[in-house]
Amino acid sequence: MRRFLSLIVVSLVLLAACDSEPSSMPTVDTGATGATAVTGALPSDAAAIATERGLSPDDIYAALKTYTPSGKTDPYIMISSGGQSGQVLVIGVPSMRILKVIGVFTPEPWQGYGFGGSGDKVLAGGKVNDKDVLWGDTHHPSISETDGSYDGQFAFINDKANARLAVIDLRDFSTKQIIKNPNAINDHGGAFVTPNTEYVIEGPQYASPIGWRYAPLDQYKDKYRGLISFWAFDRTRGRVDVAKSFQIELPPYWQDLCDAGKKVSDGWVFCNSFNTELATGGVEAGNPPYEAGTTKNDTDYLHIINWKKADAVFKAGKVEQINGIAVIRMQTAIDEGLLYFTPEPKSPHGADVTPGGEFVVVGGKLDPHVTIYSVSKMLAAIEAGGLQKDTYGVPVIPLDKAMEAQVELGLGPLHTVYDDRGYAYTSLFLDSAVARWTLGGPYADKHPEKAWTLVQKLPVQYNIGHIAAVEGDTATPGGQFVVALNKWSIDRFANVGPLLPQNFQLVDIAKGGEQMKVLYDMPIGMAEPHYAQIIKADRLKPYEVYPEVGWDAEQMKVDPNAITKADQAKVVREGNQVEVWMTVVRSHFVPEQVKVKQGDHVIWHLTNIERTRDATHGFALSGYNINLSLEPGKTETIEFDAVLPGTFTYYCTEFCSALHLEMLGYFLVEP
Ligand code: CUK
Ligand code: CUA
Repeated sequence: MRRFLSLIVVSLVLLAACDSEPSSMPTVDTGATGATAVTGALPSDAAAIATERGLSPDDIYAALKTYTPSGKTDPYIMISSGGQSGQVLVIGVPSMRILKVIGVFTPEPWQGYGFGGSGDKVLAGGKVNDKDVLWGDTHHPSISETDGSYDGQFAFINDKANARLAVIDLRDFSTKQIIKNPNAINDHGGAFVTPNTEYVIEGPQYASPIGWRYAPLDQYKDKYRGLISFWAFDRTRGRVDVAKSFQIELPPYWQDLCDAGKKVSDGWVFCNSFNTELATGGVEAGNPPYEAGTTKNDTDYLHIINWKKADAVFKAGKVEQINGIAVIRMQTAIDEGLLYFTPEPKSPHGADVTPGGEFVVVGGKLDPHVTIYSVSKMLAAIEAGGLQKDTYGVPVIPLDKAMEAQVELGLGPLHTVYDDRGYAYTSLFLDSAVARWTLGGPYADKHPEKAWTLVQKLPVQYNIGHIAAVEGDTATPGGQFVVALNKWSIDRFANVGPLLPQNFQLVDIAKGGEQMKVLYDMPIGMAEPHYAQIIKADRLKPYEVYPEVGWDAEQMKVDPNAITKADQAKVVREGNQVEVWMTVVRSHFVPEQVKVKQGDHVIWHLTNIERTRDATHGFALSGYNINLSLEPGKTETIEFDAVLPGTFTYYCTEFCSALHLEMLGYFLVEP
């Protein structure tokens, strides 16, 4: 509180000092932490600047909370979905500066991802029925976890459009693997990891006939199915191991968002769903449109899945192989007692497990409440047995046997994250607000307010979808900031035409009670991100340069084919195959002339032999659509047929030194 007051004092002094002499600037104590005191020297024109720019004390407070001086880095890093860009955004918090756009499902030229180098291999993993699909609709990033907390090693993200999953290695913030789910059209409830990243969960969205085959829509009830995938993650290799992964067949409800249980609910996963009506649309034929057909019922089903039991069932071989992956059939799942439902109101969205794993919070797009489910109650109901079955034979826990509380928050509650003081934060899509409310149970003592009550609603601009908090979906949430991922921006930014940026708003939640404040607007001008996670920066241990010269960044080990010194560079011809070993260093390629004959098959290894941080070189080969990024130590291999005769250059695309423009070579293809 003292800190807050002193900041306000600064603001007010700044404003009040408009006309007074700068020498009257006071000494300011920044507060209770005993942190550095700002002594004296506020710039003499600070007050004048504030007046001229029309800054209110709140604005000045926000600036003080977010301004990140040159050379200082952010304490938090946000790993955000890149929406339809197919990429992942890396953003510093609270500065809200974009640090990197990681190429994931979409080629990314700066990183040389998808232009001849090893990124091509990664992208090829994302082929759909042998067709290149070079974009994605990324929704939910998920940082790898150990014991329910981010460990900063890997990140995963789904492509809703094509049911694909990508693995990003956070040692170099680059994509290492894309897999196509062979049994689903699209997905949504992924990526979400289990507490020790044993599995990466990928829930489906719109149902399809099992095995992703053809079936007419009038056979929807019998032939169409939902599906949840558990992709086994091998940390040592940094890859999903499809052979050790399995799926569970589900009724053709549209499973939406999942979250893994943790701590007391470790071993379970919870997914909300919609369209238990089994609507199949057809407004053109006089049927109710999907938006009406799928919202007719007052409740849908929260799916409660025992993945540890499923894992045992899978390992016991009670599966069917479908398109190369083990599937636990729905009847098996029911018989083995690993699938349960409980009702969730109305038009549910989101399923967010509390930090200790005790509760699951579900929003309702058309219900003003969030519904809080008690894991222990649900487990007791399962234990007690005698449950009624739904149409497909899945046991249903009655709502009153599963629910802990409901909290009325406002219109369109979607997603919920947590802090370390017993508060939950829910996005209210229709209200365009962030709701702060209190948790009960073991959290009730952490805050002064009554449990399960709304504390504050903070307006945001506009139509917030997800909300992210510092480690706010883990067992160890922070509590400094939340970010509202807003769908619309309308009047927040300069008009750049009818397609407007999305708007991330940084919200200060550092204090309890009615103290939330919007601090900063950040335009996202590339897509509509859905979810983001915010990790404490010191959990990340990325490389500064690749560990050894000759590093194959796709395999994350030394490429035995790489050369490490310029005097090893060579060009070797064998028949019509020409193999080039090239070194790259400030400011030359060796060799600087590569001569081949038209039609030769060219294999070209390039190694950046630099050990200096940031001494990255590019390699652009004109006319052949080849472009690489060679960070210090990295090796890339390109392979192509020299079908185009003529004179070409390869040159460095990173301004690496004063003689960068001289960093080039000629590639001559003799007709
Ligand atoms: S969904 Cu977009 S706002 Cu894909 Cu997580 Cu809710
Ligand atoms: Cu290397 Cu420019």
